[in-house]
Amino acid sequence: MNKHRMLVDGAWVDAAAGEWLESINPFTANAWALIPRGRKADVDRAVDAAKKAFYGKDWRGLTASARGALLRRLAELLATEADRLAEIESTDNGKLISEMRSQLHYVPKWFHYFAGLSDKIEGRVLPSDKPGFFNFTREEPLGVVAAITPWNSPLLLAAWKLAPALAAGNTVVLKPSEHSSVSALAFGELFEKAGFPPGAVNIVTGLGNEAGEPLITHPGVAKIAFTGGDRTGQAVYEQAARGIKRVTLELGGKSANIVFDDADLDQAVNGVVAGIFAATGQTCIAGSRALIHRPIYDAFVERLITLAKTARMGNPLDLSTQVGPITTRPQYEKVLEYMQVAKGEGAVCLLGGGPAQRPECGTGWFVEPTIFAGVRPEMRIANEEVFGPLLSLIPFDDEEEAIRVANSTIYGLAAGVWTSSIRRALAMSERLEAGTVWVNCYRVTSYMTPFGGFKRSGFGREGGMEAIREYLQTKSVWIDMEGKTANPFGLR
Ligand code: TXE
Repeated sequence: MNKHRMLVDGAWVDAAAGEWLESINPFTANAWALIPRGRKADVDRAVDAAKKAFYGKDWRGLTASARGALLRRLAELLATEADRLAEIESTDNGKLISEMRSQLHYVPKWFHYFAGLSDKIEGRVLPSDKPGFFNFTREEPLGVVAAITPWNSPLLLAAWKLAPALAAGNTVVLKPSEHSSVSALAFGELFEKAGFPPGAVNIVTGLGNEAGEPLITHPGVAKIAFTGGDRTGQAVYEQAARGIKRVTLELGGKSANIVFDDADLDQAVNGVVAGIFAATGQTCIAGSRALIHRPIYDAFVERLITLAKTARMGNPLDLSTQVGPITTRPQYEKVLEYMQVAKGEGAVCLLGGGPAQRPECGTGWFVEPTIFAGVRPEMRIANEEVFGPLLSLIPFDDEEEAIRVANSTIYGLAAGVWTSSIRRALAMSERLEAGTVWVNCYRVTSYMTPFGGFKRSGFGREGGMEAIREYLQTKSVWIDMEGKTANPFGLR
């Protein structure tokens, strides 16, 4: 079993306490790697290194274009490593190799895009109401950014944070999920090769309470960029408030995929299945509620079940597998528990509803793709994030009702609308309370497009021009051009 080390101040180190955590392959339920069990002492060293790098001339002294060139070199190295990193991720978190490959080949584009923005960060010259004064703004980096990421898309979500943070001139301490840290550590090897100075990027592995908490409470950290569950996100936000730190939170969702009777139903049925069963439902944008127009309800549900039944489960490293295991044992138990919750609330199980005991699933943590009908908007199963392949079906009569039900949860991350009416598409996209609305598609994201939540799904945007602003602060500079600051006790 490979024993990995962490990246602190440009060096590969063990945890100060000399302890390790097992990283488990969810397809076999066996440990396959050891990662350092970092704690406060390790976090302190990493933040100190990031702070030193932030003020050091090797980083601060770089021109913005040179910073962009470093990011571009990193992107090129990443592209050559994409297949290897994808295999690591698929082994570590059980997501399909086909999906991880396409994600990992996409990650370099994030670094290319933000590399391009690094030397386009401009201040403004402001008109002045004070004659004789020249006033302009500068956009400056914040300092040390703590990036805390979950297990479902380890490097993609790290890139969402690191690319804009570094492009803006910050330094970073990354704390990946304890369930899927191996790819981040392999990624860490590329920073030195790309020419980043020591300490510009540090990676500390460990548990949320042992490594994550000391990181977010560290006084040397200026900003926290977090993706994870909403309860952890709330705790992060509360801790950050004590230190008056900036925060970006990308939390959970309970997204509605809304199918109208005028939709292209071949497309819609594919979109609803992909929305919930892709990535075994373990995505923040999972379309976990299908709202279906009553005139097509019965026929659509029949098609949905027929398609969902064809899902091939098995080894995520096999290219023909369509639904893989659940990444962690606690998550597996949580998904099974929600199946009982739904049944207890009176929902009718139309498909699946329990652990998958197919031979191709081996000893892994598999659950059957599951569909519940008879779900009412007030049920727990219609409101709480499951993060697994569990779809709730809810019929609706008209647009008003669809909007009311779609917007009735505490979340607001994403929504899908299936219709052939442009009027309806625009009206729905205006009224849905969600950071992303997809019309006749689902799960499309891009480095050029802002992504983030409404309501309890969080705030701040990742991707696009908006993202780089999350890692900058504005300074106003005043210059007296006429030397008239003669009044010693008054303001001008
Ligand atoms: O996530 P956590 P978990 C949801 C999903 C899932 C639930 C729990 O519903 O069932 O969250 O998953 C670090 N201070 N999502 O427990 O706890 C932790 O080590 C600082 C949605 O895996 O949110 C990891 O690196 N850090 C989500 C990261 O936070 C702490 C993706 C996320 O872990 C910490 C994953 C603390 N006190 C789960 N406690 C999405 N939005 O995509 C934990 N961490």
